[in-house]
Amino acid sequence: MDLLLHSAWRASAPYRVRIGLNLKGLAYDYAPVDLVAGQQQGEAYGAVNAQHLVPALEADGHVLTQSLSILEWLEETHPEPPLLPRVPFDRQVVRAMCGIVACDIHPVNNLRILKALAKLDVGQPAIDDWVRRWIGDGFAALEPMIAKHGDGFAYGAAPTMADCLLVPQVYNARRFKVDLSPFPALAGAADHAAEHPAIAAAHPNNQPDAQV
Ligand SMILES: N[C@@H](CCC(=O)N[C@@H](CS)C(=O)NCC(=O)O)C(=O)O
Repeated sequence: MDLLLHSAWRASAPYRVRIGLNLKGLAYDYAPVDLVAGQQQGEAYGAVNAQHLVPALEADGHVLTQSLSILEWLEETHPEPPLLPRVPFDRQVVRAMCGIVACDIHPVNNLRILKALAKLDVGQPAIDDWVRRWIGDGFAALEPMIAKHGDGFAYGAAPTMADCLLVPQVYNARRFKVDLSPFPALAGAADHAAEHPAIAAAHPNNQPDAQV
């Protein structure tokens, strides 16, 4: 299967998909989108993803958008190794962990939201506090879940979809200097997962468009 990922090195939504692809052992081509330069807003990228957001994954002539649904598609089309547990109640917990990051933390902290806040003359310190506040709220909900269900990784002893979401969100939290000391189970799981070779290969610094 021919796969082309439209990605940006530091952006967390494509980072999730890179982890998923790597965990499934799938090779893909990489098309960088420069978010700082606003390339996502251009006509060329709009023809790929009308929402003007990364990621987009081109797969055999289909264009897939929305990182969570791309991960679900990967799981359906490439079931091994599984990124969801077998038992429905367990799968639900993993999906709930993903939902906290993808639906409750990330959307209010996305680049376009921060740019909109800046236009309101809120000031950078207040914007940074905003980001930290929503990450902190989400992590406070995730911490007991990971403490209960984690066993090295966020859920159990092998990587799941929850790690695909958690690792990029913790990377982003560290960029914004979030104090992770109240979240030892969460930080421990993210750091452990980050050492997994497939997950390490998806790290922003290892991408062709990295600026480090
Ligand atoms: N819900 C979408 C979110 C995608 C998204 O917000 N991507 C960000 C990067 S993490 C983006 O492209 N931002 C560009 C912008 O805000 O202009 C997903 O999970 O794929």
